[in-house]
This record gives sequence, C-alpha cells and structure tokens, in this order.
Amino acid sequence: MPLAQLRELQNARLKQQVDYVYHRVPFYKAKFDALGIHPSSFKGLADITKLGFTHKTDFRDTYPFGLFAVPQSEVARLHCSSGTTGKATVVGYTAEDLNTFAEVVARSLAAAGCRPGMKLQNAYGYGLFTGGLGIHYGAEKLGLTVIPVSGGGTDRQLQLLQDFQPEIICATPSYAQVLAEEIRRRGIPADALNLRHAVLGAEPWTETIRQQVESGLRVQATNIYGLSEIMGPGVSQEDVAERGTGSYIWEDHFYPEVVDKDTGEPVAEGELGVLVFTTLTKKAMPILRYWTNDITNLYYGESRSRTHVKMGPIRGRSDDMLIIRGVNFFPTQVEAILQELQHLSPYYQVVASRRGSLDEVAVSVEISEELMRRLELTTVTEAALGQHECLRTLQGTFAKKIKDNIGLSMQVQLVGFGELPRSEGGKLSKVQDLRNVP
Ligand code: ADP
Ligand code: K
Repeated sequence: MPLAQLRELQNARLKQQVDYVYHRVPFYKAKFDALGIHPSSFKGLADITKLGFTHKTDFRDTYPFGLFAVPQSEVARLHCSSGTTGKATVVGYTAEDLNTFAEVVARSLAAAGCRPGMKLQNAYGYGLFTGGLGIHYGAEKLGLTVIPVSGGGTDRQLQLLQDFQPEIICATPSYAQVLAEEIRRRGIPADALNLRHAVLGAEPWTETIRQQVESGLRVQATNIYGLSEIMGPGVSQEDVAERGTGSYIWEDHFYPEVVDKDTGEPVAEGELGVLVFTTLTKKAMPILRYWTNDITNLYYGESRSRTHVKMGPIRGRSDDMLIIRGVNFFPTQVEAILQELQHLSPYYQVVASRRGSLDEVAVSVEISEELMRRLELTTVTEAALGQHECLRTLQGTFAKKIKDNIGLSMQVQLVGFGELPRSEGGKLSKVQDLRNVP
C-alpha cells in the first residue's frame, strides 16, 4: 500500500480506536477526560501525542480484566506476559483479534521466506506465553505443516529435525544457538537436516548470533519481534532478503512511535529512543501509546520491498527487566519471594552471565541476623552448609520458589548477614548483567 494511503488508513483506524476505548474502557475514559480529549474533536494521527502513555503498571493496577473493552463472553483467549508472578500482565483476544494475530504472524513467516507446503518446527513455549500459540496459528494460516514440539527437550528437537525434515525452525535465538552447537558436538552430518529458515525472537540478539545459527543450522535466520501487551510475536519481522537492515513493523495494525526516554517527546526519524505502540484494530484490549521500554529506532529508506516502517534491533531496555532465555524477569520478583521467607534478609544481588550460548542467573542472598546468631555463624561457608540442614533446606526452598514463581532455574548462594553491598545514599544496583561483557 502506498505510504499516503497507509497514513489515511491509520488515521481512520486511530480515530475509531479512540472512540471505541472512550466508550468502553473506564480507564481510558477517565484518562482522556483528565487530558481534555474527546473523540468528537480528536483529529487522529496529528493528535496522537496528546493521548499520554499507557504503562506496564496500568496493567497491574487494573489486573486482571480492567483494560478489557468487551464482556468476558466475547473473549476467546487469555495470555500472560512471560515470567511475571502474581499481578502479571493479562491480555485478552476476541475471535477477530485472534484472526488478526494469525494474519500478522502469517505475514511475518512469509517475509521470513516460509511458503505454503513447508513444515515448521515450533520450539517456542506453548502455554500462557504468547510465543507458542501465536506462531502456531499464524503458521497454519499461511498453509504450513506445524510441528508443535514447544520449547526445550533438545534430544527430541534434534530427532524431529532429522525424522520430519522441517524447512523452518522457530525458537529463541539462544536456543537456536544451543541446537546448532549440539548438532556440531554430536557430529550430525549437515545433510541429515532439511532446514532453510530460522525465525528467532522473544529476546535481543546480534549479528554474531545470526552467523552462528546460520552456519550451524544451514539456514537464513530472521528476527521476529513482539510483545503480549500489543499482540504477541509478529508485531514486526525482518525480510529474508534484507537481513540485517531492520524489521518491518506491520503498522496497519500497530502504530509505532519512538520517543525520548526522559521527556517522552517524539525523536527524529532514525534516532534511538523508547518504542511506543498504539493498536489500531484490537477489539478485546485496545492499548493506546504503550510504553514498551524497548530501546530502538524507526526508519524508512533504502533496501526495502515494502512501504511499512522498519525498526532496528532492540538495543536494550529503559527499565530493569532482564530477558533470560526469552523469559521476562524483573529482579524485584526475587524481592517478593524473599519477603515470604522468614530466615532471609531483604538484601540480594542478581548476576546474569552467559555460559556458552545460554544465559544463566545467579542470586546471592543474605541469611537473617537472627539465624546467624542462632547457628553461631560469622559467615556462610561450605562447612556450615554441610553442618546445618536448615541452611540447605532454606537454599532449596528459595531456589524452588524462584523456579515455580518466575519460571527460571537460578543458582542460589546464601551469604552471611551484612556481606552484600548496601546503598550509600544513592541508587544501589542489585543487578549485574555480564552477558555481553567479554
Ligand atoms: P514475547 O512473547 O514476544 O517474548 P513478552 O510480552 O513475553 O512477549 O515479552 C516482550 C518483550 O520481549 C519485548 O518488549 C522485548 O523486550 C522482548 N522481545 C521480544 N522479541 C524480541 C526481539 N526479536 N528482539 C529483542 N527483544 C525482543
Ligand atoms: K520476552
């Protein structure tokens, strides 16, 4: 669609979406009333910056269904953002939304080089996470044969890649690296596989990873980006013939902006800032100007087969969310667990690192002063752990709660009270991300 026509479409859809939420979602009505915005005088794209932002906290504050615009009987499916506990981000879809979701994923897979008749091994996790089912229905819509193997289980993944001969694999980039490494390690010959395309997303990745995956799996690897709040995977996708030049945003459904992370003002084309999305066609849960916290840039320009805007790779996040093996993780989730465990102090440190191609997380936590006194300890040594069963139980319980609530296995280390750094008045960084430190 020519750009001018696309703008007209977006403009009309935005006006409709503003009118729709004003009359259906009390959260937006209250917000717009406070901002002096009324659908009758709202001018569309020209007025979009007047709408303020929607933040992740707005989802938590209205948990679970406060942002829904339709009665529950019209909600065909619920998903949650990955790796969040308790008051997580709940998202809902009408049958029409699910159709749009499948449509944008089908479009994404086509841009990635997939064609009807090919087989797709889907190694994204199935469940509340939008990745698995999102890819699944989009692949079916495009006319692919789906192998819904879900995430993990490397032996089985490799077996099916050899037995079923799929042309396409969908996975997180870090898991695709694992598969490539295992194929090399096990000496599986290159012609035992039939892969041609890898569609990778849910976490940031680099050109180095692309090279490893492309040579290890003998594929063309493209980026798929998305987020539950807006839809799920398939908000943007790299074209297979334009790899390395950015991902097309399907902006007839998701209107993107990039704004300054401090002022919230729009930045010039090509400049880095926080990515903000407005849904243009969502029915169950329309979201206006969602502050994604993802840092990237938007640009039109050379090397393109479509009119839609491209986004660069995600450079980082403007909040403290870590993405570990595709799972979103806020260090404050550790804090919440600490509060439940009597013999641990509230002081902790999280260290994310990379072993081989897989991300790992280690958490150090202090035991309470009271427990130190009771066990007559000055620090927590291996010997102390060996001697006191209660310490080992505490460590095990903490690790299990982390696994159950956050969905990630972490190495847990107990240390003595007072051993972790304290704030000296300023902000104390409880998180070290060493994954990209050479
Ligand atoms: P998803 O199922 O797409 O991972 P979530 O809602 O669980 O959705 O997580 C969304 C976040 O994941 C995004 O805001 C972004 O930080 C990250 N993410 C998703 N896809 C990519 C990608 N291709 N590159 C970098 N980060 C990504
Ligand atoms: K994610």
